[in-house]
Amino acid sequence: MKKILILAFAIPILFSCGKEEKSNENTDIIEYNESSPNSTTTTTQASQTTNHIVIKANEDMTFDQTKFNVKVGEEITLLLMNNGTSSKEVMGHNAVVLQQGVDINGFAFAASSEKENDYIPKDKISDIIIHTKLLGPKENDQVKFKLENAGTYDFLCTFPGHAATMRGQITAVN
Ligand SMILES: [Cu+2]
Repeated sequence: MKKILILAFAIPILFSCGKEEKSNENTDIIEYNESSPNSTTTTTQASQTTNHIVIKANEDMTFDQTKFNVKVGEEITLLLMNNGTSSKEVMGHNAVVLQQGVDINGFAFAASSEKENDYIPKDKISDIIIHTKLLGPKENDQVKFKLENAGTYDFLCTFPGHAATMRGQITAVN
C-alpha cells in the first residue's frame, strides 16, 4: 500500500518536471501553470487586456466575472447574458458602466426607484458610459463603447438590491 502511494505521487512530479523544461524553450509563450500557484503568472495576467467582455448574470445575484482590463480608446464589446430562470420582474439583470468617480452606492440607490425606466435613473444619465438592456431569463444584450481615460470604471446591475453583489471593475490602460 505504501509503495503504491509513493508511486502515485512520483508520477505527477515527473510529468511536471518534463513540462517545465519544455516551456522554457518557448520563452515568448506565457503559459498558465496550475501546478505553481505562487508563481508570478497572476501579475502577467492582470496586465492582459481584452476588447471583448462577456459577463454572465446568475440566479444567485452574481456576475461570473468582475475584473476586466481594456485598452484606452479601443472599441470594447460588452455582452451580458442572463443565465437565470426567474422572470424579469423578479430577477432582471443589466450591466451599467459608470464614469470614473461616480459614487456606485448612491447611483444604485437612485436607480432602484426607477422601475418605469428599467432602473436607469433619468437624472443620472451623465454618470453612465454605457448600459445594457434589463434582461429577463436567457436573454442577451451586447453593447459597444470606448473608455477614453486610463483608470478604473465601476459597473453594476441596477435591479433593486443587486448592486451589493453584482458589481465589478473595468480598468483601462494605455
Ligand atoms: Cu441583477
